[in-house]
Amino acid sequence: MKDLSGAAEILFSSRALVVLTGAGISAESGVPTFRGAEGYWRNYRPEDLATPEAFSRDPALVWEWYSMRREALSRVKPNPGHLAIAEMEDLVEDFTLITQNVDGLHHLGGSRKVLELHGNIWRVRCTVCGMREMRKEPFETLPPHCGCGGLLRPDVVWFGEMLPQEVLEEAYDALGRCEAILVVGTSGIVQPAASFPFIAKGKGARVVEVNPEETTITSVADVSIRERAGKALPAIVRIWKENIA
Ligand code: BJW
Ligand code: ZN
Repeated sequence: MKDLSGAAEILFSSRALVVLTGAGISAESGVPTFRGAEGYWRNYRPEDLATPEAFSRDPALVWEWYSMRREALSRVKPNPGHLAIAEMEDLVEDFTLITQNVDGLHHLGGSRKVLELHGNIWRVRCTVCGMREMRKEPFETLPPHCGCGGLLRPDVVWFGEMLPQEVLEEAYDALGRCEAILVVGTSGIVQPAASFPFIAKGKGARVVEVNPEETTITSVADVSIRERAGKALPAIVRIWKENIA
């Protein structure tokens, strides 16, 4: 409780706030995280599925993995953690949500502006003509193709690929002006997102972490809440609102 009020105090006393999320925010919606005993990668090696080389080698295999995830995601809903983050957007003057997730659950949870660092699993991109579109329906055959005949790929960011430039610039701008950063449900292993809390801290921001496990971010955190996001975040928002009432 002391930690929760400490965290809430840091957040509500900040005029500019960045929230950085990872797979853990969606865990309570039933979406597996990547790493760990129940993670997506307990049965696969990341380099077999989440790299451009894997896609060139076997696009059908990579698409099967994404189709399976898209199918599972079509059945899940945002959880109280996503909803609490959406509420924060109305509580602070300068708010930026940066997510590593590709599942679209922040939008479904009511967040209006979301910087999607690693793309979106519901969007496809043509590897030949560059066409991009949201495509929620399942594909009849895998791998799917564009009207131009080119191979379609999920519009997500794989290892070794650049993150979308505009999104990255907006993220760095927000990190440069934030007074606090709330880091939720990420192992802090994948760059460049893993460096964001360190960048913000270096510019004087305070760091709050919500994660049941210790992570690489813990060393830089002013407050670490060892709790599930779906429990901790609504509690933080409750304390925050009591302090503006
Ligand atoms: C809960 C919870 C609950 C559970 N509540 N919490 C510098 C040094 C070394 C290497 C590099 C470097 N810079 C770049 C690299 C290479 C690479 C990289 O970082 N490699 C590392 C593995 C070392 N990075 C890249 O290639 C990036 N591109 C880039 O930097 O371009 C320039 C460049 C290229 C090459 C060389 C140098 C520079 C691109 C990274 C793309 C990542 N893509 C993926 C797949 C996206 C598509 C898809 O979904 O299929 O993104 S990988 C995967 O990991 C996914 C995630 O967004 C990302 C992060 O994972 P996340 O979210 O942290 O999940 P988990 O599972 O790790 O953690 C979950 C956490 O939740 C845990 O801590 C739990 O405890 C917690 N939790 N329940 C709260 N209820
Ligand atoms: Zn095309």
